Amino acid sequence: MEHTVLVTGSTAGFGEATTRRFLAHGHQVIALGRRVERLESLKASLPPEQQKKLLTMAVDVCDSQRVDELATCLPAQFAQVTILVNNAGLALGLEPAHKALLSDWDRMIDTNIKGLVHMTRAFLPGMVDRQCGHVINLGSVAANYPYPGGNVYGGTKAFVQQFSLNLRADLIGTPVRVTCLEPGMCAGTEFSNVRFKGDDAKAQTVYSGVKSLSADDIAEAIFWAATLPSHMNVNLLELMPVQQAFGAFSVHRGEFKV
Ligand code: NDP
Ligand code: 8X3
Repeated sequence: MEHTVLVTGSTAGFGEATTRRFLAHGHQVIALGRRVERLESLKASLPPEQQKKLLTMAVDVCDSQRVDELATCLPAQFAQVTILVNNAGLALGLEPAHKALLSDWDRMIDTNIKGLVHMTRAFLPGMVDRQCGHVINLGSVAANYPYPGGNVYGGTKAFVQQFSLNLRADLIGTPVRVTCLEPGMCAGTEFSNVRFKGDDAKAQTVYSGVKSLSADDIAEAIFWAATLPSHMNVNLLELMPVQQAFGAFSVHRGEFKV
């Protein structure tokens, strides 16, 4: 079947790779992001037959009014969204909780949680009415393994995991599928540049000496989950590079300074 795939955060990283992947396989894509020039250059880079199947829209997922109305104002060609990829998201900072900026926490909550929830609520009714749909949410290993400085970012991704599973519970009796994809270390996206607020040298060091996952790897996993036979649902899918694994618990020895 030919899908109409809505991808949030299509201007970079996983979202852009996912957009390209579905278009290359003949599907239609609605690509969302805030940076208009990035959406335009994405479109311009595609062959003409793919351009006809791409609708770009400058949308901030934190603009809840715009998002709530989105499903009702799409052009007819793109109106029946069959796959929603809730990818837009970010981490800000790596400070311990007692030093982190509240404004960073608010933005992560607004984007990773509220944006994702509003997008889902906007498109789910149509999927249920048409008895056809798949919601694919970008979680993270940060949902499953705490790490220093992960505080609110990990918390938002734990929300994404549980929300995804609860959607499955609500959608029993419908053919609508829900998947939460939980990647570990992925290089070649803007994730760490955003986390370190434009300190690109610091962002680079995160991936130094590691063959990390790539945006194309994630797009492949999304495409795989979306194109499995319709009776199969991937609930959770956690991915890491081979060069990443888990650490031991940390223990503070000695007295606390009073
Ligand atoms: P990037 O920073 O490369 O891309 C993020 C995308 O989200 C951009 O296209 C950005 O577009 C968009 N975006 C951010 N805020 C908003 C907003 N308010 N409204 C609309 N779009 C927005 O990140 P990645 O591709 O690496 O990450 C994508 C997702 O995967 C995120 O949810 C992230 O948490 C998750 N993830 C990433 C991992 C990694 O290591 N890279 C690992 C695990 C999960 P624009 O600025 O144009 O709006
Ligand atoms: C992104 C992966 O380990 O930086 O979600 O949290 S991590």
